[in-house]
Amino acid sequence: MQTSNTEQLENDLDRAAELLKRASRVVVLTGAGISKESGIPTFREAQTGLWANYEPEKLATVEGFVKDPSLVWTWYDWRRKMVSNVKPNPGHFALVDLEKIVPQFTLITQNVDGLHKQAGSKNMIELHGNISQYKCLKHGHEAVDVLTDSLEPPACHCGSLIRPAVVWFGEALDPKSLADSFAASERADVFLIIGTSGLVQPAASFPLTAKRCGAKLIEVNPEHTPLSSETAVFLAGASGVLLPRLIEKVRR
Ligand code: BV8
Repeated sequence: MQTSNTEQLENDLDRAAELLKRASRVVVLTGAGISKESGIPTFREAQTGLWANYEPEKLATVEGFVKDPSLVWTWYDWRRKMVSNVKPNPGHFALVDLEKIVPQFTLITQNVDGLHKQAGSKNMIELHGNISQYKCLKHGHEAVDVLTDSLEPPACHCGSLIRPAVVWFGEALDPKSLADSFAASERADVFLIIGTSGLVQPAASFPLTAKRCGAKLIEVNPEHTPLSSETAVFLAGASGVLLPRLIEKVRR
């Protein structure tokens, strides 16, 4: 007998909740999709995506910044303003609740919007940095109280340009963040993949590392991704809707 979509989803939510109830160590990887319901467009949406009019290679790279500091600076300023006007959504808060329920919880986010921290997540790795933090291009000197309204990036005391403290394409990730992410993934019983297209490395390899070490994968996404075929449970839908329902079932 063909089960209806809603019936199927309910069954899948029950299966996912059972896995989480039995888990001691839970790792979560989030991408731009979890912030969509806060009003931040994801990277790959054609019309309104953050990169709609530009190529990532032109903007989110050292070369792009050196070639046109003002373009990259103003692009980040536009994003920073967007982020400062939005709030965490029920998906972010559901992960704060999950962190309180499971014995060991690690959140790895690819997002630079700071919404998980704002929502109250504690054990969190901001893998690609944070758009509201700054450093200098040459030596990585931390920059505070940066005037962001200018059309040009300000200069560091060392004379180098100030840039957003995010990880650009072609840049190495912070070694500790990387090591901690892999270590958590290797020890996970359950690995939740939420709102990511699974295209950017090395983040996309964490779930596969977890599975290779025995974890069960659960994915929450309205669409299938290259990671979906590896999952024990695929929950089709918006994280802001499905995560609160999932955590409600874990509580029971
Ligand atoms: C590095 C910060 C090495 C900046 C970002 C191996 C193979 C191929 C390529 C590489 C490789 N290793 C390295 C590379 C190169 C590159 C890479 O991965 N390229 C990709 C394009 C193939 N990686 C790197 O360069 C990394 N560095 O590996 O360095 C090295 C070592 C030593 C010395 C020197 C160098 C650095 C990568 C970090 C780049 N920085 N962000 C900024 O934000 O401006 S990446 C940025 O894009 C985000 O942080 C995020 O990671 C990524 C976007 O992906 P998603 O978050 O998944 O978002 P997307 O829009 O794609 O998908 C959204 C999903 O949500 C969709 O699936 C959608 O269906 C879903 N969704 C929509 N609505 C909802 C929803 N889900 C749930 N609920 C909803 N409501």
